[in-house]
Amino acid sequence: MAENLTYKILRSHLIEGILEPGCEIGIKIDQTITQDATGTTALLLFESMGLDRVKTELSVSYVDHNMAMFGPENHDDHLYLQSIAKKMGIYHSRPGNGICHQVHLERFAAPGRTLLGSDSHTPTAGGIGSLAIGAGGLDVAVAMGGGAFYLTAPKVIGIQLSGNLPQFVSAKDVILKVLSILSTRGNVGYIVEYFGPGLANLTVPQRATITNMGAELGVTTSIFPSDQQTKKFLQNQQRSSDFVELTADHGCPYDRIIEIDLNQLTPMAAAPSSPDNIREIADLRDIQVHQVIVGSCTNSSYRDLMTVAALLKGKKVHSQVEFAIAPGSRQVLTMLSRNGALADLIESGARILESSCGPCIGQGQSPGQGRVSVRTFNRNFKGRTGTKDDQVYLVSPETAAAAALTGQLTDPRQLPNLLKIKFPKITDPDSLPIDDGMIETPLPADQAATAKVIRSAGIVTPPAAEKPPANLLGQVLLHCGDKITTDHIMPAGTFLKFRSNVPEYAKYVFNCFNEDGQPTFAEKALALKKTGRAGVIIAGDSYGQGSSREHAALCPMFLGIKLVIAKAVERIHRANLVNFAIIPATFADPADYDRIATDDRLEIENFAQAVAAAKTFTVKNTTQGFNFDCILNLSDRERAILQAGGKLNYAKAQAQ
Ligand code: MIC
Ligand code: SF4
Repeated sequence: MAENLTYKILRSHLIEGILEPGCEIGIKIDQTITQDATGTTALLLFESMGLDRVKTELSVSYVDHNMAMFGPENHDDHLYLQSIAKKMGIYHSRPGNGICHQVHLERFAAPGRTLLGSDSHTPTAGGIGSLAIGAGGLDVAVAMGGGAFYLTAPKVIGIQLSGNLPQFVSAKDVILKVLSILSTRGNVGYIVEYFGPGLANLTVPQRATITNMGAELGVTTSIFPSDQQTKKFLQNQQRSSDFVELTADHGCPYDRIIEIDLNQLTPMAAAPSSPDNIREIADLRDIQVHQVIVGSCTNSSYRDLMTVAALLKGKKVHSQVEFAIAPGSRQVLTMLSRNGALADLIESGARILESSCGPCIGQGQSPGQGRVSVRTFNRNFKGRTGTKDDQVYLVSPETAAAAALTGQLTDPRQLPNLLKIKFPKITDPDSLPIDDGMIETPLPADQAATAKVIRSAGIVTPPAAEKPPANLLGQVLLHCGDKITTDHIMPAGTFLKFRSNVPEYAKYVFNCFNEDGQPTFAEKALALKKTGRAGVIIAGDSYGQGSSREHAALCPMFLGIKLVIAKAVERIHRANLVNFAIIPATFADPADYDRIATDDRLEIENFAQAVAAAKTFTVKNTTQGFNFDCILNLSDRERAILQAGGKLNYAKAQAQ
């Protein structure tokens, strides 16, 4: 039977389960990536499981997020990661080498391989034909130890591309178009697969922009076939031996097909403050811009930066705009510096940031209150920049350059008329400066045993979770709305440096809801915990959207949260909740969401029994005097994890 690409790769990696949409399956993971902001926890958990060497084909630890180094924490983390990587058999990409997804695409990702990463933008490698999935650090740790990764066998959306991108319209506009069709909600359990004649002229980095921001759809991943473009990219990276041709069978089934004619696309933006608030740039013109940043794992390839450099060459950035660039990798930065494009950017007035996540994760460059910031990134959740009332528009490099030059949102197709700028056609050079000197090779197994791990006192082993109580006596600590992202639950930015210290980081859980002069969420939660009552979160649709950070489950767990009742919970966060023994339940009748208030006391009889076997349970709201029903949509494996008191306890019990 004709098979799509997704199912071909899943079938060749299937370890457990029936490969039919909706069934839980376990797959073998070939490669893993971690980054420093999730990696310390992942590796601490790896150690807690008693594991001492990775069993994957390849595991790489990147340092790219926590780079600002205010205080000793970041450097301490870097040293821990470097030393433990050497010992455990993990390659280590040192700070300065670039953003994990860009570097992995360049140097390691390969068609047909499975990749699991403790970062939600791991699907970037789908651009080269990897089946690349984001997950919590604990799931990645298990995969590093050779364990299967469990997921729901997906439904597959086929996106058929035809035509060619017009001038000044680029890959970012393709994914913005897809987001305008599919939105960020309701896509859990799907994988997006691209096919069609429009692929022929899309290079691997352009495809990677599309699969990268595909994470914002809430799908499991996105993937492109491996074809002549893939071959060329791998040849240029001197990795021809990694090439295999891999396409969907002719006439294979898709659960839904979306057709996009690239010729018809126009420059677009995700307007504040959601990646699916898609608007045509032409409809936003004249909005004043005060900041423009080109970078992040979405749009920081050679082609992206060269396009911006070419558009800005010989011109100055508008006087009211602060403009910065962050090249995705050392390879990209080296190329720009050797060919003179970096000088063009500097001359135009660009501020040059290092090759790292930087402003994308709120590590500096916070815009002024209410000021418009135009970024080539993938997320514009409110407050992610570090400014409460930020106004972030997500755009292509072409549109970013147009805004930098004109000081307002401008359709880049106007540049020839407005500023006599010609469309620059950028192609990748055939010879790249390949240099893996900033990627450290691990020690061979026979030398690893005696290698020392450098662990400072600030690096604290995460606490273990507990089994669900027989009966749950709880209280609502927060009643929050739709689209609560993991950035809302567990902010990054300046708090990112506490990632290796759960008791310290937990102080900032739901920080965006804290008000001056009032007890914080964390203080309220810890006070409740002392009384023996469990904390409960009531949430709307798409709870836990966004990143893979397991701290958004781990820290609430530390504060005594045992139950989340939402209208819907997003995939990665749901898995993280289960891993840390917080029960993810949904309302049987979503209307009950409105009947509950913060501080309501809730009681659930036979809670542990329900977690073990029931599909529903009844909650008594003893404050308001009514009952409501919740749904427990859990696999047998997830129930076993929850009963064991989280995945760490479960894995330890299994090992015994
Ligand atoms: C993000 O883009 O939000 C992050 C920071 O890369 C996260 C990972 C993290 O929180 O460390 C992600 O996307 O998973
Ligand atoms: Fe880093 Fe931003 Fe990419 Fe996350 S989305 S990996 S913070 S560049």
